[in-house]
Amino acid sequence: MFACRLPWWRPSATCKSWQSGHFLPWDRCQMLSVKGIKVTVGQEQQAGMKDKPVLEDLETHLVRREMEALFQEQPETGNQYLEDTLLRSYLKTHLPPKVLEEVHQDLERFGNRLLTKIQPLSWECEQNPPVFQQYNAWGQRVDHIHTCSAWRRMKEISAEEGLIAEAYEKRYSNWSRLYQAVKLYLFSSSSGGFSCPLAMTDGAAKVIESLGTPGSLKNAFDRLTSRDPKKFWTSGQWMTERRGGSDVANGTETVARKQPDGTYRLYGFKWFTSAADSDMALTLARIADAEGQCTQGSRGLSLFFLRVRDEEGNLNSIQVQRLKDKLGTRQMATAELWLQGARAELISAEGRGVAAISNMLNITRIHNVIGAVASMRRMVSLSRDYAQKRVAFGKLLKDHPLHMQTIARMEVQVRGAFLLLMEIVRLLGLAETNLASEQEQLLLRLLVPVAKLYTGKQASAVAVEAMESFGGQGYMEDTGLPVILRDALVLSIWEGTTNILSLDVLRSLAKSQGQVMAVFLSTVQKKLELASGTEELSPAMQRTREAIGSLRQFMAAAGSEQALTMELAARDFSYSLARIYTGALLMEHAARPDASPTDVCAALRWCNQELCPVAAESGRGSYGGGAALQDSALVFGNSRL
Ligand code: UCC
Repeated sequence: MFACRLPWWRPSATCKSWQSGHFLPWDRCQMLSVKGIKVTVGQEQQAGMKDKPVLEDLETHLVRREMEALFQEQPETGNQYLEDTLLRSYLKTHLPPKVLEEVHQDLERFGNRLLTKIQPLSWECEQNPPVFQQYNAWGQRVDHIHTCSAWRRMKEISAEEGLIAEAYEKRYSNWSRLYQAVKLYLFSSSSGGFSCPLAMTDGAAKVIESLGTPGSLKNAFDRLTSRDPKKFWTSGQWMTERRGGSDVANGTETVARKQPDGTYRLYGFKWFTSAADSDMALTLARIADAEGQCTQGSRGLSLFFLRVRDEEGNLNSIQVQRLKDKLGTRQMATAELWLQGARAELISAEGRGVAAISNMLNITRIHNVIGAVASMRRMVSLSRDYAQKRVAFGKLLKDHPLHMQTIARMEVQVRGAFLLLMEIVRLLGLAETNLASEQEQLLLRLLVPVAKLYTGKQASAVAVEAMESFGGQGYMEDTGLPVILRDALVLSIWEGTTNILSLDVLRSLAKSQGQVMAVFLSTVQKKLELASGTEELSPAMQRTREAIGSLRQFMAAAGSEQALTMELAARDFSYSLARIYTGALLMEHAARPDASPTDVCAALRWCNQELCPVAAESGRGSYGGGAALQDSALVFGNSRL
């Protein structure tokens, strides 16, 4: 079987060894071990300058075979699908047998393709980030974003694999969405950042579909959902302007002017446009009336469709100001764009832009969850493999109980996050095939922001923890591990920060007049009942019941409090929902007839944490006016009080 090496440790990569005349693979020349003395290349070079006799002495003791041997086997993963026992057990439990059979074959094949063909492209994308060329050699403004061939190949692969198409063809009815999400989950860590344009492409297709695929958008929809690499389009989502990305309602300054032919021209400055090499975009703007006046706030925003370039490849009255210099996702071009009369089509009702683009946001937020779970799974898989190869203090890391405890804690986090992801895409699949009850639709609306905010935080924490499990090597750029960390850190920021998503959780409560919470609690209750026959789960069951009781009490008390209380509680409240619901999912999974003891163990451990932090904090008085004043005093010092 193939094994996936982190590409940056490819044996083909060579560097000059310190021993003249020999070239060793890069991974062999990082550190040479001689009679228990480890000499790094850098140290050796210093030694070469300062202390030549010592070095010569060492050289004489070097045995050629010792030098040729790798000093440390690198961490690697195999076929991600085959290795992911939780994923496979989930699919086996939930998919109808016929669907499972077909899906299994495709996922096994895809797992091999990822390993052998797609992973190397991913590293190429990282090493060849996009380059912006503003002028050509003769002074003409061209605003060209050059992407590498591997990035362009990712686009073709995305079409060939039906990474968007699968969800819209609905070959497997309500299971198609889940199947697509599983492919995206497997693809994510090997996509070289291409998951980002795919998220927005999926979101744009969803918006168009939810509008009934109007004739004028049929071509766009067909291309976004095409399996033909020559036809396939990706989409951008241009929401962020220079006044900020969270407060879209007040931050959007772009103006739309109606043209005699019914189209619009957009004028404004988009400050943060991800995947700026996309073929089309959905964006918000304020329609100017005959006097040139615009309605401010959310009610002034409408949603527009536009092509980025025309058939000849000329930009649609758009100028690229510059590419963003980001901490991570550097494989993907994020740009500042001037819209200077870009031709666009109004696709929402006037003033309903935010509501219309919410369909896109909810999809990209689910993709965010996919990215979070995928990056955690990858980090933990690599840590696990490394623990079986790395010797320290005379034994393999896997034989150090404290090290294994650390990885096991991460594993519990990944398992919980994975089941939460599956739950959301299962519900989405039902909703998209008109099989979801009203309750299931409400639950989906609530769980998307909950999962996005919670898994974003988990991914950052797990990436940092897992990096540590490689010791100093984890911190080395050429291991590729820092790339995973950098890319994970954005997950709690883009598509709505943790606090914005916490407020969205409150929005979903308010909009449903509390119904969504009733559905949440009754669904958790049902899952607990399903698991109640499994005796070993009793402690987890007990703790969850207590947490539900505390949550109910908090909500009953909060109902009579001021809005400030709920705002201050929003984050802890959302965390409580995430922990309680995920605990119920883990118990449900552990109560399957063919569940393993580790399924039970994961559920028990998950439920050992504080399941309802909002009740605990409320009891400490953290959400009152006094606490808010203290918060300010702590942040600014006493001067403000
Ligand atoms: O674009 C970006 C980066 C792209 C990269 C994507 C890759 C991700 C995948 C990665 C994979 C590895 S970043 C830009 C992202 N921007 C945001 O996420 C915006 C953050 N801000 C918010 O979410 C705010 O909460 C806003 C903009 C939604 C707040 O707007 P308003 O206008 O103040 O909110 P309102 O007035 O409460 O809501 C207006 C309407 C309401 O409907 P009606 O009028 O019928 O009551 C809301 O219920 O919109 C509805 N609405 C929603 N409906 C608002 N949010 C939602 C929602 N999430 N779902 C359903």
